[in-house]
Amino acid sequence: ASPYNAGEIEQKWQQSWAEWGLDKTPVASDLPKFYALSMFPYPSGNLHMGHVRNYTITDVIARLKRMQGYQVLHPMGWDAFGLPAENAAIERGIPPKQWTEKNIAQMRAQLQQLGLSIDWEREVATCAPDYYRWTQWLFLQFFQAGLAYQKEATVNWDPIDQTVLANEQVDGEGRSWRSGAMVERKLLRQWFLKITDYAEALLNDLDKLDGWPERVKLMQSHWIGKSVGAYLEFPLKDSDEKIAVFTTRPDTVYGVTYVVLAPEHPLTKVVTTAAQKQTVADFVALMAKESEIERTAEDKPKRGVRTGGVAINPFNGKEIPILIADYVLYEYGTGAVMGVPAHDQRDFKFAQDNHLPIQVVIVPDDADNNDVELGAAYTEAGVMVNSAQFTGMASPKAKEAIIKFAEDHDYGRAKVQYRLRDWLISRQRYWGCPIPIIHCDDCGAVPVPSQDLPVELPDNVKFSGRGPSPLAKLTDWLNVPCPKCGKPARRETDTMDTFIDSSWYFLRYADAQNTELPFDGEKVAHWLPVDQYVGGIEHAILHLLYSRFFTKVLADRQLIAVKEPFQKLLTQGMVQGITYKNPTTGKYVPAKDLQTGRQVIDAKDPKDPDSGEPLQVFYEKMSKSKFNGVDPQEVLAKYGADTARMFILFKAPPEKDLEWDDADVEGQFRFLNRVWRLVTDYIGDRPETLTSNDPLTKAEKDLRRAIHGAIKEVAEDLNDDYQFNTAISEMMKLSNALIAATDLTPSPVYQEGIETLLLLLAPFAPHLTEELWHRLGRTDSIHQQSWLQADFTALVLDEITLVIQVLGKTRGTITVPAGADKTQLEELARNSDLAQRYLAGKTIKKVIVVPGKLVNFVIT
Ligand code: ANZ
Ligand code: ZN
Repeated sequence: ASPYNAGEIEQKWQQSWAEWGLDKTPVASDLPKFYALSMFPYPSGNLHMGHVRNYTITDVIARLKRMQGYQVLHPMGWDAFGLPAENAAIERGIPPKQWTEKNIAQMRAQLQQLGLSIDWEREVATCAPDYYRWTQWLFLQFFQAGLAYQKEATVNWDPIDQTVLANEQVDGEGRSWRSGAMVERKLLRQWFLKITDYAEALLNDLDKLDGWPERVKLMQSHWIGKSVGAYLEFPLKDSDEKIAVFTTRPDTVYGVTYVVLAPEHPLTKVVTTAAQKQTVADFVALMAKESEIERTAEDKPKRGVRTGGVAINPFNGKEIPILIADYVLYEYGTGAVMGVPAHDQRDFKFAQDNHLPIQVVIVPDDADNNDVELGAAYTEAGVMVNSAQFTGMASPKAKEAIIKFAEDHDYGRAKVQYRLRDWLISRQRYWGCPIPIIHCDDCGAVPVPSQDLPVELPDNVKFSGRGPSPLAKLTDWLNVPCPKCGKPARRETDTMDTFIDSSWYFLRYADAQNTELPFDGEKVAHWLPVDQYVGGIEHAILHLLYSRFFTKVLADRQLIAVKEPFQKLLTQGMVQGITYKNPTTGKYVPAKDLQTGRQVIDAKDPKDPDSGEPLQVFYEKMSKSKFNGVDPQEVLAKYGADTARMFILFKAPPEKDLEWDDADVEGQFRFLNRVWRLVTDYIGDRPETLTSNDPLTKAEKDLRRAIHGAIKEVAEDLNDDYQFNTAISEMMKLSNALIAATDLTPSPVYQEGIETLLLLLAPFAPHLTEELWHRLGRTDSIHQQSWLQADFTALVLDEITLVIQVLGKTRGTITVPAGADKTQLEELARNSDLAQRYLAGKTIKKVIVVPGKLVNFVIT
């Protein structure tokens, strides 16, 4: 028989499948639907192993579901806007569109080589005008609903290149990637989406997502960060204005000894006295240079200065100083905090450093002295002290009572606060979806009329990386008449965050060719929610939250009916490569010479090729900078797609990290070769007509039991949590059973075994199984066969092994019918050769029968 030639058969079948339209999404079918979705890739140019793992997992699920009788939607597309394309334009002069399209073509070819059963007719690219037209249309839906608005926000500003930078363009020390200048923070008017309006719904509906990993739901709930407390207002001593604070601990209000404003807070200017003006200005300038992370780092001392201003605690009339400090964030709550050093650890440290008084107002229930010397803040609940009429109350009760009191006296009100902030979607970049707004001096922000969509990205653009966004420099694109009044007006030059593009692509797949609307509501109603979403844990928060937000807004606008987009979520583990590090220099060392590709590190005795030092060896996520990547292209060329798929599925359960190991890749290659030989040998050996024994012989029954045992086990492994690795183990067991039973090849049971093995393996190794299926004489595709049901009667043993004991000592075993009762077992045991031998000349006093197990003869 011919040897297994993966390259040849894979190409052949990929072509046939495309010709047959095998992977097209069925329309007008009565079958239940299944929507299998992978997170679409950014077209960087090359597929990496993380992609291969992600798409293989989804593909096996899609193939399995088709065989199980579902109509399946399994699409693919490209998250194609973004910074790298623009960087390529700046650095190498390639237009972003050209760079992106070339990469897409390259990666699409790679995906096709993997044998993914994708409906390519539904392919989307977010940078295509027929896609982003609808992104703009949807943006205008948000705008009309009052969910898109403009306000000032800080951006990263490169003072040398005079340009806004994305976070990715700022290094760890806060320098610009291009100019090396220290990046500053600058206020710009920018677009936001009001995701905060949906905070409560996004939080509550997490409960409905029982097909999501707990970890992901927890991350989302922390991100939304709901806090229940109050807004309280502290009047200024010398003016009519008030400082509003948000606090989760209104019960500590009698312990307030100062108030702190965020440095950016507008009242900072109002409260600062002449004497403190310079100090405050210097501090504000310093803060403007620091990121939020630097400002609020836990380990750093809290810094702050006095403004000289004084506020009044309305509860007790006490005068308290007003400060500004690094740890108060302008964007959270009201941007102001009441300082309670006795009961908040951050405040405690801050008060110590700044010589502010500490006033205890809550003590532990068992405290015998109210004037405790605190070594740290007391943050627990307890009994109220020094708190006027609230003294003596339990603090949780006092919390409610104080809020009530505040509301009655107009000092404040109950307030639920979310950590989640509105979504800043403006990017001062070219390669993104233009925001479809025209600014008119008279009419304000006017939406581009829908018949004028898309606002297309102009082609004739120069990229220098300096100055304002390339769009802001194109006057003929920029200047347009106002759609409302006709006066000269200007286009918005900001483009949208690419997370917007990916917040609705799963809806577009349901109706990817629609030229009238982003999608037809009925088609979305048919396919959504996604039944199984598969992707990286790095998207646990933003992408998944934004997609949920979009879905809810579109549902409220009655454009779609679903409220949650993704029914089940599988976050696949990382693919890790073997990594070598020099312990003295801390540098990663490539195992192969980067130029010649020659192996320079001996895996058995890893030493630094330069210094000869022994290296540290461990597994880490594959990345270019660690020289530990394995190129999918090389693996495909060497072993073929089926082996690559099998290895990835076999090596680890899908949600766990996977350590790349060449020997295990070999192992899967050998397994597929074994299957190849098993089936091709069988085809060569089997007689023209198979002979069936009636009833089946014991050997035939044993083989059938192995066959149906495998079907049952694989079904259990693939039921819901997709334990592909153990499913493959079952297939290996079955192939071993078939290899051991080759004398049964004339029997139809053997044929059943061969077919079963191929059918079970089909979603995993689609090409090899298709080839062998056809060699077996079948003319239809193996991928259009029905998934197998186990015949449970085949699993029942009809003979069992019975242990024969004499005086409790095991003398041997005999084979008996599985259904024999106690009397029959005793009879069979007595008559066995074994018993005859040991019992000759002895008197049997008693026989103990344990059905299914043993017979024990008690003799004298
Ligand atoms: C007084 C107080 C006393 C507080 C006490 C806590 C304990 P979460 O739970 O995260 O919502 N806070 C409010 N706004 C802030 C801002 N913009 N920047 C920094 N901190 C801010 O935290 C709410 C608590 O964080 C609020 O309750 C406030 O401090 C502080 F014994 O008010 B608390
Ligand atoms: Zn106008």
